[in-house]
Amino acid sequence: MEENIYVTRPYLPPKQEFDAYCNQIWESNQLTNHGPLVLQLQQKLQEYLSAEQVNLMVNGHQALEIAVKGLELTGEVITTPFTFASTTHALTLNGLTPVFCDIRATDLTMDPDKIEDLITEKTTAIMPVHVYGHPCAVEKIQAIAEKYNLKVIYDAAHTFGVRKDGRSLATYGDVSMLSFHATKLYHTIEGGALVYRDASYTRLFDAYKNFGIESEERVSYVGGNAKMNEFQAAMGLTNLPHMRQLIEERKVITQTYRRELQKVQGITGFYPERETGIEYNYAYFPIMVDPALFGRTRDDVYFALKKKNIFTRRYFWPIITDFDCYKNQYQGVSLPVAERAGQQILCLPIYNGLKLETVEQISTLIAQMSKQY
Ligand code: T4K
Repeated sequence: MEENIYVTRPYLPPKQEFDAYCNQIWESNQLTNHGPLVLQLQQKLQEYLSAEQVNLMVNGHQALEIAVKGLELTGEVITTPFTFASTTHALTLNGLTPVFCDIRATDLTMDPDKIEDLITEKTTAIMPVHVYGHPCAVEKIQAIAEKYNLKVIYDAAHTFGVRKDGRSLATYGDVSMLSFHATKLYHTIEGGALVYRDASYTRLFDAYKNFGIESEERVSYVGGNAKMNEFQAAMGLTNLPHMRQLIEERKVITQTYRRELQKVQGITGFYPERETGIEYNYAYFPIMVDPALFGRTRDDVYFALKKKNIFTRRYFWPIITDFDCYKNQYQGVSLPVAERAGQQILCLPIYNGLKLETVEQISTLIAQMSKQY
């Protein structure tokens, strides 16, 4: 390729639309600390997600940490090894012990049939991830949580715009975390949110994102700073009306990859066949490279594409239990499905503005590497 093709590129809205919000910042002179644009975005997202509570934060990771603190979890939390570092670090940084549950091969989310065996008297919560926006087994997970009196916090970083039976996926569990990082389908440059029903959580979430301060005279908790600022909110307000169009464009890119790659033996899992009732956001385009059928490994594909200036990503490899900072603690833990996914997964470029011609070229390069070619 003449120009570099990355796994993603942030969406930048028409600049004059962003400028109009910036003009409001110049007028208010309020740059951060719960300003009017943050409050406006909070309201708009509540409507967009049909969510009772949306609490905006500086980024998704801080939001996740605040969810863990605000729910006052202790002991062990059952989570997935097939995710971004943030999910596990949010637990470890708060003194909790992550307990890893294997994933299911169909969609790479936590295997609900393996959760109960991992529950001990120290377990206080389950933290699954809707990887690539694929919905976890939300009903089964809820039933287990109720049976054992556990909280459920979803890492819903990838799910903005995904609906299950018309309901926003971010409204499941006790709390869900959304990431609005620049690389996400919907972004506020950096940013994130907690979505929940129980309004009584707001007091602690608000305190933890603002140094534990409850009023001018009272500092009640040991908290940090995780407030979203007005420029982030301005970007979020500008981007929100474009969502429907952005998702439509990505759907066409996804359909093009699928059409081109479905004939290639050994390239699987590029959108799991799912139950009906799911509206996807097409945030990622993950494929699995089965070396036995394809004739080459995932890394062969990754490096061959890199040579052509196509920068795919191995989200998520290494899996968490193979990280240098965790591996000593998790030797002997058996996670065969996650291990295999980590070896075979490759996320192909998908972003608004990616030309369909480029999608076809990438697919052809992959097909040409196959042993059937
Ligand atoms: N939980 C899950 C499951 C997550 O996936 C994430 C974040 C989190 C929690 C935490 O949420 P945040 O605290 O981030 O809100 C990226 C993102 O930084 C990260 O947000 C995301 N997950 C993760 C899956 O991907 P990297 O290290 O791969 O990013 P980077 O800088 O290599 O960017 C990827 C490509 O995007 C680059 O090759 C080029 C392009 N790019 C990126 C940026 C930032 C641009 O063209 N322009 C840009 O400004 O982590």
